[in-house]
Amino acid sequence: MNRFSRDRRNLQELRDSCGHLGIDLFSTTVITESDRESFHLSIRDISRALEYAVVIGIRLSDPVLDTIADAPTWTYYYHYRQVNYALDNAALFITSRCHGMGYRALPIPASQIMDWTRLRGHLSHRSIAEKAGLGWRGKNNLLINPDFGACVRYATVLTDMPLPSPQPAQVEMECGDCRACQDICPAGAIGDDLSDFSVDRCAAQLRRFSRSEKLNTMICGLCVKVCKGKLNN
Ligand code: B12
Ligand code: SF4
Ligand code: SF4
Repeated sequence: MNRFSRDRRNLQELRDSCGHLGIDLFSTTVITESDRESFHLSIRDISRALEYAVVIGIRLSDPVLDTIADAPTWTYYYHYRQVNYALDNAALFITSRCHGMGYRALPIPASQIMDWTRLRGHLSHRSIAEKAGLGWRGKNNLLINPDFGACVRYATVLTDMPLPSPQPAQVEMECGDCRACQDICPAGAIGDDLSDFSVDRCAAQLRRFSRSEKLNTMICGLCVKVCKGKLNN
């Protein structure tokens, strides 16, 4: 069997075994040394032996997002938490499947902050999902999937199981004339271009919401709920 067929067969076998996990988006990519430079130090060296990534996404519920008018709600908070659990469980299952197929795997938590000063996780799920062809980086700094917009949460599993890189996308991957997220952001954190995005303004707003809504969690959801990908244009 040549390398191409082996990688495709691994992908097929892994994807087929995940049917019951409620995963809406599933893709794979190859991790390079330059990708690894942005990984948290605790996993950077370990990840050198894990050259492939499986990235999964679970779509958020529209009716749950509809409960958000001008601030995050408890309904959204609960959903956010449960989707994180579901992603972490799915990543654990994928890890176990990799083990079963004779490989090593490292599940990366869906939403764990490792560096509170710089506000960073182990690695950026949205960057890996972008590389795996699942969407583009929108003006709101989120990963925009053509079908589900920003209404998807992601998790990653790093592995040494050889897996294919994604095929080039068949759809246009850009925001076009849409400004829905700019208009709704209460912090003025979103500009005309991704490079104008202000993490500091966003983080300050999330801290205010955490106190005012008594959530004790840095969530918001406004620039998520208005972003429906291709449907916005
Ligand atoms: C810390 C964190 C925050 C911080 C800010 C983080 C930041 N600096 O951007 C705060 C608390 C403010 C925050 C806010 C929110 N967050 Co948040 N957050 C995270 C977390 C835990 C870590 C993000 C991180 O490490 N960023 C570091 C920066 C430097 O990475 P980056 O922005 O992607 O950009 C770099 C990379 O792209 C790199 N790069 C470029 N190309 C490539 C290629 C590869 C392969 C690699 C590896 C890197 C790379 O260069 C860029 C510049 O350095 C992630 C979960 C995770 N582990 O990914 C969730 C995550 C990003 N958050 C998410 C969400 C939804 C939110 C909120 C909407 C809150 C909410 N849930 O209601 C807001 C939205 C803010 C916004 N518009 O961006 C989702 C995004 C989903 C999506 N569809 O994009 C994530 C992915 C959680 C998840 N499991 O789905 N978040
Ligand atoms: S709401 Fe519109 S402008 Fe904002 S990220 Fe989504 S598609 Fe792009
Ligand atoms: S999460 Fe809220 S504050 Fe942050 S950019 Fe989106 S709408 Fe603005």
